[in-house]
Amino acid sequence: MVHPGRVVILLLLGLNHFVLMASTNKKYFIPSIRANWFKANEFCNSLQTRLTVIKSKEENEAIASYVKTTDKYSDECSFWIGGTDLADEGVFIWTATGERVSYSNWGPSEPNNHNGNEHCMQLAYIPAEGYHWTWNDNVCNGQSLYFVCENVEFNCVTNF
Ligand code: FUC
Ligand code: CA
Repeated sequence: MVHPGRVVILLLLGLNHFVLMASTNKKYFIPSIRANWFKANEFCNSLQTRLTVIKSKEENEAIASYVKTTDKYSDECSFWIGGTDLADEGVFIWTATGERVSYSNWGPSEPNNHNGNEHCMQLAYIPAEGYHWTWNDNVCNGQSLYFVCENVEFNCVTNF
């Protein structure tokens, strides 16, 4: 259960506005706050949602379509998503499930672990730099970015 005191904050942040993407049957939202990757992950979890997991081209495209409907969209936007190789350099997993990343959509030359310190995944649309809804590894506690949470409704037959 979300704490009643939090409900007010959630409403103020517009977090009741999950958007269902018909193509993938997943619900997404981008809170109106920026955070490092760790806090983004915690924030999604605190809402009983998760930093988004992207397992197919269709899901990557659905998120791009969703972002375009929000005020977070520009021709220079990037968002934390739920992949990391913090535990094992070069081995990216989805932190919400522990699954190895199989489908991937890395940008050109990514993941490059720039300066040996990039372990968290972001989804970027920065056409001038060659990122077309592609992924980049970046510094987990570096940039404060917007981030994409997804609402997964678990039940006794849901596979995560
Ligand atoms: C590219 C990216 C890095 C970083 C750097 C400034 O090398 O791969 O993540 O953003 O530019
Ligand atoms: Ca990088």
